[in-house]
Amino acid sequence: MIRIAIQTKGRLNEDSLSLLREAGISIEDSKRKLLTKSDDFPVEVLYLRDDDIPQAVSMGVADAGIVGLNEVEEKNFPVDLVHRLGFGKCRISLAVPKNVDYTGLEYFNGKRIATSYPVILSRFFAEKNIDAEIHEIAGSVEIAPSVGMADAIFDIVSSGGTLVTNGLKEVEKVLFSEAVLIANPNLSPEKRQLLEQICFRFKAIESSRGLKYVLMNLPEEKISEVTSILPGMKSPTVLPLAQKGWCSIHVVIAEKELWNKIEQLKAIGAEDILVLALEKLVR
Ligand code: PRT
Ligand code: ZN
Repeated sequence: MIRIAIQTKGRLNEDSLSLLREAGISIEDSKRKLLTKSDDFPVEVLYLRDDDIPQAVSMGVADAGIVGLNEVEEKNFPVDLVHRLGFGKCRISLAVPKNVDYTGLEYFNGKRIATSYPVILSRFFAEKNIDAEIHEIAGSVEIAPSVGMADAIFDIVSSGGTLVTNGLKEVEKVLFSEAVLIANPNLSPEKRQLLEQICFRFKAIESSRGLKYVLMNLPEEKISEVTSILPGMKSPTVLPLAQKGWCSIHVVIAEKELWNKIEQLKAIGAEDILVLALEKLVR
């Protein structure tokens, strides 16, 4: 049995649960329970505030956890960073009032900066030799400059809308964050094996994102040209058709290049092109 901590509620809760579900680990989404067991995999989920997940994993209260990289870096507990999960993407940035004529990092020397991420910020300033006053505040960091509490802020930015609403502009992007899978560094061999199994499933889900399964009919003499249009493929699947001289080709194409590739395939004689969603790609 392996215990994974996820956020009780908030921005990462839903995506964490659906990733586990997609990986065949169904969890009852009970907001009232602290601990829930999966019926189909030896996993129990521990619901915590995101701030507490790095420590819980480091202490072994949970074996693994899904949490923002920003929290892992800020709390600085010894944990293994097992895998980046690709959701909850954001950055932690320095922002100043929009009318400031910002010319570079030296601007922050002697300035007061409000943040909920003092550890990450002081590490960054130490590296860059900037001497600023860091004021830790728990919430509503973005209003600090307008009420005269600070000259600048260091906070999470996603769309940038919150900064604009508060008359601020982003001037330095310090840390790019996303949800990550972390683990206790001293897992038992049994737990480590379960973690690897889960991670293998996560990777399969990830590598199928944005991929399409494409079937088409093609004159047999054109098969070699398919590999030059799709150079990443080892060899396309080729099935014979009842009609002589024709075959059916099956390939996987990334969604972003789908139309471009389809046009090239049509140009060499592909017909009846069928595009299907690809659920999982296990390598
Ligand atoms: O209750 P608990 O302590 O568990 O949750 P929380 O309130 O501390 O965190 P929560 O749920 O807000 O965020 C959880 C994690 O989501 C964060 O630690 C980040 O890793 C990630 N994440 C991704 C974000 C955002 N995007 C985000 N936009 N966390 C916060 N924001 C906030 C930001 O603080 C700012 O106020 O959204 C606002 C900015 O958004 P934009 O789009 O206006 O720039
Ligand atoms: Zn939190």
